[in-house]
Amino acid sequence: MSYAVHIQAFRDLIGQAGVVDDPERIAPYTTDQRQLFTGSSFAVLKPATTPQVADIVKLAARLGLGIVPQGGNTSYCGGATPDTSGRQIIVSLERMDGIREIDPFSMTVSVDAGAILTKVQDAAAAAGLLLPLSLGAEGSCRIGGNIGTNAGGLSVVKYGMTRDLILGVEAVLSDGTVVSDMRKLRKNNTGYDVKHCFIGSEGTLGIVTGAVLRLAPSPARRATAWLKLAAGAPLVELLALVRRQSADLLTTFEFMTSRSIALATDVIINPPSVGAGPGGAILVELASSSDHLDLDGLLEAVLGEAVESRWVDDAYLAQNGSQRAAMWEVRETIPEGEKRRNGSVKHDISVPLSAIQSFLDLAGAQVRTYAADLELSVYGHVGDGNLHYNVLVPPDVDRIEFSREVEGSLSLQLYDIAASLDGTFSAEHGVGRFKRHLLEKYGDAGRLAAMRRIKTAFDPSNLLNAGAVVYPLERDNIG
Ligand code: FAD
Ligand code: 2HG
Ligand code: ZN
Repeated sequence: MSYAVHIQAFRDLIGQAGVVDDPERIAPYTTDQRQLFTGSSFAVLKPATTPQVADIVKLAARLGLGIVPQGGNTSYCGGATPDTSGRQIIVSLERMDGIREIDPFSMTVSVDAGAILTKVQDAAAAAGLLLPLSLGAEGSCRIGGNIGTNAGGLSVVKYGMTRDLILGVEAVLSDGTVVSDMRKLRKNNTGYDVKHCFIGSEGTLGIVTGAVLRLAPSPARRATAWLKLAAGAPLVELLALVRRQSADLLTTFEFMTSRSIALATDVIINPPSVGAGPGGAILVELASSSDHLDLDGLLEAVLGEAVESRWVDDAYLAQNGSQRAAMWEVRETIPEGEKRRNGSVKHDISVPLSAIQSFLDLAGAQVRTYAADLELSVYGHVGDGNLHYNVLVPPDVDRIEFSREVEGSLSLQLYDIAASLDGTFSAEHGVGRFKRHLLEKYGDAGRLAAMRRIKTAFDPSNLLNAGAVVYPLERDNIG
């Protein structure tokens, strides 16, 4: 089918610069970042303003087209990838990347949704403030995508998920209505808090075009340490000890196994000589905006206690910024290390904090029963009850075939274990296209029904990101 007329209509609407129809330039937008799935689309639209987004939505509805909102296309679950029908256009927010305002007294930053996360972090830092959202994809992902996925990351233990950082949102609904809620208010009990519908809904309820994010004081001091864990070290007790003794200054508590560390150090040019003990390793960081606190002294004392308890074999305190950066680089390079080897089948599970050790024990036993020679890369945000329990794809096998096989068997067993511990199959990466069947399988029936009703109310003709997260109610069932 030729879409020439449609393309011309969009050009008339938002100008030549906003419409990409060259298949070669479209291609990077139609494959997910892990290259597990490729859809198709006849155009990528790049609006420059919110009214243009609204116009696009109205025209797409008239033409019977679907829309997939896209930010940096770093989604791990195919959430930003169109289906294969060819009838979904991609709306990329990349031209809407401005910083609208920083308000230092309200401690907020107002941005266009296409702003890259590092750009917003830098703008906050230039004003002496901190945007406490940090993830490995921060150089590519965009605020609209972070909101769409309710991204987590590396300092959730102190600052929470993206949802906890959003004060206001501007979004375009499926009929072109603009929701203008760019408020800086900490308190606003005036009815339904509609912005939360857009956070974590993966582009299925509206296209976010702007946001107001809460900032924090910039840390004046940080103390960072690398802990090598003793065999059988109780992760949860160790976390509780660090929390109790560090006076709420804990910003990071990241667990890594030796295999994950090796994957990272294999691809870092000058890797630091960090490693793991038999129980793995922890990267722990404390931060404070006060210049008067001796954080190194505090962390040293806490670590001394952990060593005394025989939970930690060895601990290294970063002595300067470059040692700190080197420790962080190891943690943040693990996904790249997995990718360069031949990728991994990712399991982004979460369980209540108290059940982390049980998950590790049960999952380990399950994997050994499944295949003794499988290699794992296990690491993650233990401080948030979130593990990346990844199965490495052997170097010499077909990545997609292997993934399909594991996903149809072992993955379900691992998710069953998470569910039996009152956990979930997706802690921070979302549902997207790849995990919709898991939502059907593990989601509470009432919650799913509520989600479908919300989807139907916001987007009755399933215009926005159809195929991701949930289906709307059957039209026949709409009262
Ligand atoms: P995209 O991938 O473009 O889109 C993601 C979803 O949001 C899609 O459903 C899309 O339709 C929707 N969306 C995009 N823009 C909008 C918009 N303007 N309005 C409405 N919906 C929209 N995730 C974490 O949570 N924590 C991590 O620590 C983390 N680390 C990562 C490390 C690496 C190396 C990589 C590759 C990914 C990582 N991710 C992580 C996953 C991913 O980066 C996040 O989900 C991120 O928030 C996605 O942002 P994006 O701009 O790339 O969104
Ligand atoms: C991280 O914590 C990301 O580094 C990526 O969420 C996790 O690649 C993964 O499995
Ligand atoms: Zn993560």
